[in-house]
Amino acid sequence: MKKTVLTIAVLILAARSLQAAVITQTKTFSGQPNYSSVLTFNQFDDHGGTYTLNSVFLTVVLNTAAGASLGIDNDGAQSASGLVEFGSNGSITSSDVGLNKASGGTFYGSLASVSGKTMNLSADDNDGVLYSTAGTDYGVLTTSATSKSTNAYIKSSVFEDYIGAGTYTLTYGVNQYMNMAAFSGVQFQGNPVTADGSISIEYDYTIPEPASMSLIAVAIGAAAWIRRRFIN
Ligand SMILES: [Ca+2]
Ligand SMILES: [Ca+2]
Repeated sequence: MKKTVLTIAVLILAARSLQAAVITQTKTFSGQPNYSSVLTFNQFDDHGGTYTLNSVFLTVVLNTAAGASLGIDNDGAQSASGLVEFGSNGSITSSDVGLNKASGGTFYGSLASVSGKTMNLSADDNDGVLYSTAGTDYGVLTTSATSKSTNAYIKSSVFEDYIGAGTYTLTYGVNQYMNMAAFSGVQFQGNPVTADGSISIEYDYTIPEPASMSLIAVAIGAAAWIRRRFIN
C-alpha cells in the first residue's frame, strides 16, 4: 500500500513538469485582386517523436482597404434600387497538407471582406450610351476599411502532414468581390479594391523536460528500491 502511494506521488510530480509550448507562424499577403499568394510554413519538428503535437490552429484574416469605388449609371427606363457590395473574398487551397477541421468538414478559410450600400437610382436621364456620373440615375459606393477573420482547429488524423523537418505551402486566392445583382441595364465603373491579410498557424505541443525525465528516473528508482525493500 505504502509503495503504491509513493510511486503515484512521484509520477504525478513528473507529469506536472511536462512543459506546454506554442509555436506561431504568421505569413502575410497583399495586392490588387485577383491574385493568389503561396505562403510557406515550417512543419512541426517533433524531435523524433519526443515532442507531442496537441493541436494545429489556423487563423485567416482578410482586409479590404478603404477608398475603392464602384459607380453605377442606370441606363434603364425604370428606376431601380437594391444592395450594392464591393470588396474582396478569398479562400485557401493546399496540395501539401490536409485542411480537415476537428469539428468536421474542410477549412477553406473562406472570407468576404466587403462594404455595402443600398442605392436608389432613378430611370435613365437620357445620358444614353455614355457612362455618366451626372444625375440621380447615378450612385457610387466607396469602400470603408473592412477586416474579417475565421479560424479552425485541424483534425488530428492529418497531423502527419504537419510534422517533419521540412516545409509546406498554403495558397490564399483573393478575388475582387462585386455584387450588383439587384440592378440590370446599368453601366458601372470603379477603382479596384486592394486587399491584404494573413494566415497564422499555431502548434500547441508538450515537451518532456530534462527535469521531468530525471523525476521519472527517480520514480522508477524509488519503485525499484521499494520493491527490493519489500522483497528483502
Ligand atoms: Ca444613365
Ligand atoms: Ca445620368
